[in-house]
Amino acid sequence: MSLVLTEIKGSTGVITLNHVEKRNALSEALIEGITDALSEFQSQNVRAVILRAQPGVKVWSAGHDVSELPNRGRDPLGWDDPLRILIRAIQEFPAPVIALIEGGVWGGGCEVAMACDILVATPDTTFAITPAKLGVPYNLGGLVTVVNMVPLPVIKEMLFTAQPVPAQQALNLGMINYIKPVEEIEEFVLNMTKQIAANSPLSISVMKESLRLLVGAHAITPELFERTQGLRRVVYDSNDYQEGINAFREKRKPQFTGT
Ligand code: LCV
Repeated sequence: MSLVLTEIKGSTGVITLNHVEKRNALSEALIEGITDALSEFQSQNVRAVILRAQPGVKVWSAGHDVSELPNRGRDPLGWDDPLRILIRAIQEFPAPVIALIEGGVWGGGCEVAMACDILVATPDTTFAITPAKLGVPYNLGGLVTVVNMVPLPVIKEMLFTAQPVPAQQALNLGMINYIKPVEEIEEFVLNMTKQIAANSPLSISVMKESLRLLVGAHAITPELFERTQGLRRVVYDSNDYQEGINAFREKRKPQFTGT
């Protein structure tokens, strides 16, 4: 069974997450399926990409595959982590990537959706950013992605509570572009890709890349970088980090002690 299904409809590439048994957890293998599809679509000069899960799913993506997170002592979200590679592949793809979202979006799955250029969701969609639930220190690039999406008090609430935010609140905050009923969302998104395909692909790809560079342009001093990396190291070296991973593997609630 393919973890990812791909299709080209006219000038639009469609990627469907297809690992329903594991709630589309972002394993290295599933991520490779997505990045391979993006490479193929780029060679086919598609004008837009739709990233979706199977119609009717309860979970769009359960986020990073926790079973692939390292034990304590190693940065769990380093530059070469598959999730980081996927985020960059979406952000650097030379045409718009539209997230067609149904169901729950968890952890790194939220960042994948937020890395997309346009987000269209069904009413049952929820977004939960969960590093605190697992005891994981999110990385700076990931924080930039999410901070660019919603006001600071809201992203702090999402990060500190790890609770799901419903689609309507996400729409009110400007986190997503539209909410569409299940029976309408696919046609709505396909029509949007047709509008995009009618415009200049060069103009669009240059504006997309320029916006990526602009929103990612944060002056960061070596001291700031080293300080934040040191803070993150305290977390991923901690007992709490290992406890979060162990608790998930043992299907029990974690008991964090702050050590
Ligand atoms: C591996 C999984 C996963 C999974 N990995 O179905 O953002 S950060 O920093 O935290 C980042 C590191 C990150 O993204 O971490 C992951 C954050 N994700 C979560 O906290 C969500 C964890 N999953 C869940 O809470 C539940 O699975 C949801 C609510 C998504 C779905 O619940 P449901 O009852 O429908 P199950 O929990 O029974 O999961 C079905 C199978 O998928 C596996 C899970 O272990 C189970 O496998 P088995 O059938 O082998 O037991 N699975 C789910 N999520 N992130 N594996």
